[in-house]
Amino acid sequence: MIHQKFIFETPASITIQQHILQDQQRFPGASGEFSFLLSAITLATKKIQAKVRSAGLIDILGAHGVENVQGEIQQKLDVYANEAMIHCLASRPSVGVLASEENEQPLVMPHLSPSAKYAVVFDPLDGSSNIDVNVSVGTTFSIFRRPDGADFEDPNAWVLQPGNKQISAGYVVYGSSTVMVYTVGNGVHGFTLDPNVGAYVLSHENMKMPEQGSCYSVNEAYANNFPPEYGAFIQSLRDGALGHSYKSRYIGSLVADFHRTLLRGGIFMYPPNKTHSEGKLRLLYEANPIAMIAEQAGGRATDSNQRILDIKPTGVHQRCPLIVGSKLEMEAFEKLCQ
Ligand code: AHM
Ligand code: MG
Repeated sequence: MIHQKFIFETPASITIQQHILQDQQRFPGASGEFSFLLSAITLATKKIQAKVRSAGLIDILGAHGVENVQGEIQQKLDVYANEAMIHCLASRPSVGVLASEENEQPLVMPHLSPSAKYAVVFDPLDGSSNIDVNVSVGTTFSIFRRPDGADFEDPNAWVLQPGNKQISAGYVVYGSSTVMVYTVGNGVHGFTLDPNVGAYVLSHENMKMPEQGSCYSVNEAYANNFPPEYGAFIQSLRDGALGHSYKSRYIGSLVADFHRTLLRGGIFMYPPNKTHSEGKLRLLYEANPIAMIAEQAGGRATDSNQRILDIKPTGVHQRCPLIVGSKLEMEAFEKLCQ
């Protein structure tokens, strides 16, 4: 029998689903439930990006509760994003509890499936106040295994776990393209949505944060209220203490600011300030997933006292300072804080 050899002129596309399934082969006996769960997130974020992309066209901007031309109640984009995440994840029996920036309390999934073994926490649309001016926004997520003995009576117990217990984390940035970056604790991979076929395709395999960058990223308008070590550190970056003088880049949209930091290196900081004595960003669904991705890519993340991933959460919406970035800048910052 003659075996035909196929010679392709175009490289094969690896979709996110294929990548997850291949990765799961590391675990003999894996049921596929986890891949099915992640596919709920990819589906939801495709729905969200479609709305974000047409935000100006379909009259979706504006306050929740405003009537649109058809007389329907207009949905604010972050309400839509939250519902997309909840609808998609609730159809996965492996998911028992969800916690979202948009919901005060964690949500118990109505299926009450005894086999549910995961909790997912997310910010469905971070930085949504930037949409009106066409700035990148993002979705962040983090997945925990159900702790031993946790039941549906106490959904907080499912999600109030330190970040070092995350089994997966990621984000989607709705920028000049839609990119999903995720980790299952085995490196960081990035997938770009191919809008022609509607699939996330592997574009950034095994991402590594450069050991040093050339930018710092912080809202300097609050500089007068930062604790003194932040001001001193930023000044030292400007003065060339790490070998060159740094530039400043701040979008004001966490996922976009972090995505740049991941690709180019440098440091992102959201310190405590007068309005937010604990910092503004939320530990569970903003700082934790970003910290896990950063560490998996060779960077670090701290609240200035301890590793973000070691903070024991006490509330679903608790805030923390977030300082995250390349090894060199982070070591210099941590040294200054000691
Ligand atoms: P949000 O969750 O209300 O959208 O706010 C979070 C956003 C982050 O994306 C960003 O890092 C931060 O707020 C910017 O805050 P500030 O305008 O104070 O610099
Ligand atoms: Mg947010």
